[in-house]
Amino acid sequence: MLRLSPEVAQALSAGAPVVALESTIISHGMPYPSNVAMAREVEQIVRDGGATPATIAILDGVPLIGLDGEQLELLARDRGVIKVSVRDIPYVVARGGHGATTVAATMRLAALAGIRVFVTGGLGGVHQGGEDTMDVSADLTELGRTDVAVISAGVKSILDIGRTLEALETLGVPVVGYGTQEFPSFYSRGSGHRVPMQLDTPDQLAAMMDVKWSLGLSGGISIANPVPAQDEIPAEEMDGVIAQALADCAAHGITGKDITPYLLGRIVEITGGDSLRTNIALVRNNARLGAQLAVAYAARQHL
Ligand code: PSU
Ligand code: MN
Repeated sequence: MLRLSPEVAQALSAGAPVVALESTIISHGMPYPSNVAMAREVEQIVRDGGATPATIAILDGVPLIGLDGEQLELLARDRGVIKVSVRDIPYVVARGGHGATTVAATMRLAALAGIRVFVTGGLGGVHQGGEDTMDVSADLTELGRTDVAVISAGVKSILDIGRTLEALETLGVPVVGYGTQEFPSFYSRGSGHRVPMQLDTPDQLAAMMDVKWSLGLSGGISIANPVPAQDEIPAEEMDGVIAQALADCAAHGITGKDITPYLLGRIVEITGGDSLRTNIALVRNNARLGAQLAVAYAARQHL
């Protein structure tokens, strides 16, 4: 029931490096046309790094692993594209609809296709006030069960970072700081929270993936790659912006799966586009690491 693009099918059958990319970030994470420009650029960065990009989405009810330029454009423009987490996959597929996949849904489809490395911008997590609302992203559940390494720039402080890290610990998910001891907070390199482990090279990351899954320790790995220093927005600056966005979200009565897209859009408005520039810079940075990791991991499978 999955459709692999010819390029991705060929790479996977040859054991060549492949990097999965999500599509909610395109349809619901950034405004048009920055979103489609970002999607194309990130695919190019993966190619330049020696790997095959596989952007994942559901179009006309078919889960696609690897998209062409027209399909990226549709996801970026069409307002009828549904945000699809794992729970939504059977609904959108059975109805023949279009869906942009979240981290959780992309992980699951990537794993079904045999892809082990996935690059995104930011993870979902425990929302602020989540201890009352129980608003906890299915991204965390999925990291607890599906064998994919997910490279992100951490978790933004629209979420409760401390509780998100606690939940990941409970789920048995290794959270690795890439070249850092501090968990990054998306726009900013720091968060005030430490990571439980640090690794510094793609090969060290690949070795850990190999060991985890060879031992039958199922589940994902969260690789936290801080935004480059020249692109970061200091946490002190973002705190006020995020507080304002959260207040506006509550005032508009936004709930459930609409919360994250609303907050992302509002933050872009409040920062006059600065947050979008940082967002794109960190995704580029993650794509570079993702290609290196996919290459290192594929090399180990041929040993
Ligand atoms: N954070 C971002 N950009 C995004 C998302 C999160 O900076 O696009 C998207 C991702 O697809 C993530 C999803 O998996 O939001 C989480 O949504 P929710 O909190 O509804 O699970
Ligand atoms: Mn939620």
